[in-house]
Amino acid sequence: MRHFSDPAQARHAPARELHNGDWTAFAESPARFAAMLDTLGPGEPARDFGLDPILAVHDPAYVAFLREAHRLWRAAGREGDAMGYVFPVVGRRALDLDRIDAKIGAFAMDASTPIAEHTWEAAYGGAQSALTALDAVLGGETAAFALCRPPGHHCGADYMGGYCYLNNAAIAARAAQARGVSRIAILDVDYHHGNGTQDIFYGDGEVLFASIHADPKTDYPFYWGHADERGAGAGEGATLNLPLPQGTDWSTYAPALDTALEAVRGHGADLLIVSYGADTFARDPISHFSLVREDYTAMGQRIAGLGLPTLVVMEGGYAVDALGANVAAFLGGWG
Ligand code: SP5
Ligand code: ZN
Repeated sequence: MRHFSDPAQARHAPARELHNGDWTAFAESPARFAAMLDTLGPGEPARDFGLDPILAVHDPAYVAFLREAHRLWRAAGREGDAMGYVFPVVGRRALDLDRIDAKIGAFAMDASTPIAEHTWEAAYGGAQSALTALDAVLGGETAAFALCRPPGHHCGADYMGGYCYLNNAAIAARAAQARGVSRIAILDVDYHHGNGTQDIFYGDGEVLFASIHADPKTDYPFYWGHADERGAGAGEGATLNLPLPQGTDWSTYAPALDTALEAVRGHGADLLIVSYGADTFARDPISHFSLVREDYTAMGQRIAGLGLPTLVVMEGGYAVDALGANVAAFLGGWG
């Protein structure tokens, strides 16, 4: 399968994140990007589709914030990565405050998504990778892989979170719609629920969002991804959440995947976008499923069996030593 990326994606390198009440090494490291390129080969460069497709998903004020946050952080006399510590609860006043800490809080859902010096360039490059891979699929490729990093599925139209700044899958979906592909299915198989993607399409009946993930009763992001979240308004029924317990292996995962694939078929989609995370891997350092490498090939084969033009977008996966092989195993499902 052809794959696409931008060298700028390697330059996002936050030092640490807040976890269990203390600082820990940032799990979404540049080494992930290098590991995937090592196994898959250099692939093809992303082309630059500009800001417009990003602004079709993300709020202009949020995008402006992403671009200036690190500079404002430095201007405030701070060192290291920009990181918030006050997060206004939903429903608080929509104040447009200048203080960097207030800005970060307003545009962030957690303290594990720092803005480092080159974060914007990397996120921008990743979004362009998704758009370039989409272009290959719309140009006739059966499937293409956007080697996105940083990932995207936790960030919404106007907030970052979960190592995500720009929602690559959502940006690709909206770009496909702008090119006349209206019925789209997004299948999210990252270990964590794709709350940002769900939020963006929650009221949209044209875009199905189906997700298999660790039960948010025990796992991040906690406040989204429960089975009773099914979409709203015109989007009622176009969101499908299939939470699974920690410890899930292929025997439990495969039936959930079949349920999700049945929903994709039922949606009558003309394009499938897969948010693929390898953090369902048994040895993933921050997750608790038990999939093994061969399971990813089986997963890829079942998804390929839909026979839909498919854009695969990279999300999480933190066992760096196994990441390239796991991604290759999944993409190998397309033969
Ligand atoms: C895209 C994606 O997979 N994001 C996952 C975000 C999960 N954040 C919550 C768990 C954070 C655990 N951090 C441990 C760091 C160890 N150094
Ligand atoms: Zn994840």
